[in-house]
Amino acid sequence: MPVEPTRADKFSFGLWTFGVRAQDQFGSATMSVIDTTEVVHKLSDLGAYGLALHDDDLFPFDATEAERRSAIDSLKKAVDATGLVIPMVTTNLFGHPVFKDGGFTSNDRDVRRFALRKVLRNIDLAVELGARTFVMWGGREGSEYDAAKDVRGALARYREAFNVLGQYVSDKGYDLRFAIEPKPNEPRGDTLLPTLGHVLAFIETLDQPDLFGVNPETGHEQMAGLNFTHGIAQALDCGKLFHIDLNGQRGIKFDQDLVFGHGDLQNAFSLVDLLEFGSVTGGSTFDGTRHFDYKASRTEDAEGVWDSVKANMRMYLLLKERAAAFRADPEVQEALAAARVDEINRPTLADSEDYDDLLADTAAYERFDTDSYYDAKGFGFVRLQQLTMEHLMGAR
Ligand code: GLT
Ligand code: MN
Ligand code: MN
Repeated sequence: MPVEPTRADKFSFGLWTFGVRAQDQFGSATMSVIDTTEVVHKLSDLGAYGLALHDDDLFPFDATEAERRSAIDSLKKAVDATGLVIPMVTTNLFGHPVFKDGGFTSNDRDVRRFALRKVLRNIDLAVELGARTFVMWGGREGSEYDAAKDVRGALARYREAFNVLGQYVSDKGYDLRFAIEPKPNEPRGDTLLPTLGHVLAFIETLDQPDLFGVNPETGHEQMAGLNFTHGIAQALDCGKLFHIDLNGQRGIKFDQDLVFGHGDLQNAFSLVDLLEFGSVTGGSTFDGTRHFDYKASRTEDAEGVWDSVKANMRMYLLLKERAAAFRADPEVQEALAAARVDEINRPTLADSEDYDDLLADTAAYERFDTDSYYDAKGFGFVRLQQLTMEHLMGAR
């Protein structure tokens, strides 16, 4: 299997990756912003498929109409020249001081109206650029102090904002869907809609739930100590995986945005196995872009930024290769069968059965030998895990 990325792999990157300048709370920028045209050409040369962006990545927050138009036009020129796609657009509602208490859920109503206007304008831009997905990361929607935020009121305003935006998109006939991105904390002490599960539940309370899905990020779920692959499987289960942000995170700490696979490698392996090969019964389950939301480490220079771009794609393709070898190994197949992994797909009641039949089945309860599970009938999961690790390490 080739490990050179091609357009067919559908890898995309965020323009913000090349514009963050690697500053943090404790230190100033260590690198300069890379010009948009250069980013587009370089990504295309490296085999990427797409570029995603915030409005403020492309032109300054306070850009004049002429400056805004000129930035959009040069992006379009670069995109036309390379064939790169803009699959996703999002809005920055977190960087400017006006959003210090959030955008859609700021206690200040004037800020909420301004935030809605900024997003409506940016939806038109998304459509102009041909994007089909509009991400919403509510980075500043939250609080540090419990008394400072009426959470139920804030959720009502969040819902109101999503309903207005959904109405706008359907009234305009736009072919655009929203993907809400959860994160437990940072920059706020506590963020609203902190995990994938919170978002999935919230979507069902919206006027047009079909227009809304999730954009889970590896590191954000792992910051909450959650298993990213489990979350993705649940999002797929309910048809809500509209976008994905792949990166690396090492444990419960600040958001690291490392290269994909440079954090929890085992979890990255199971994720690629799921996205590429589906469950044990097989079948591809995700055909969206494989988007990397990583940030170049502060220790890097311009060369290091491109090294990390290449590393993200290479890690993904190597894991895909490892997962294919794992699935093709007869000993793995045998271990999977011994562990009865596929038996989970067999309904617990037979087709014709109902609970009366179950109650009448003495083999299911009265005669069931529960003691036979003591000192026997192990599942062999450790053997399966060892085989997994050996494939991951290239030992098989
Ligand atoms: C920001 C954040 C990411 C979000 C981006 C989209 S912006 O860089 O860290 O997780 O996906 O708003
Ligand atoms: Mn993200
Ligand atoms: Mn992140």
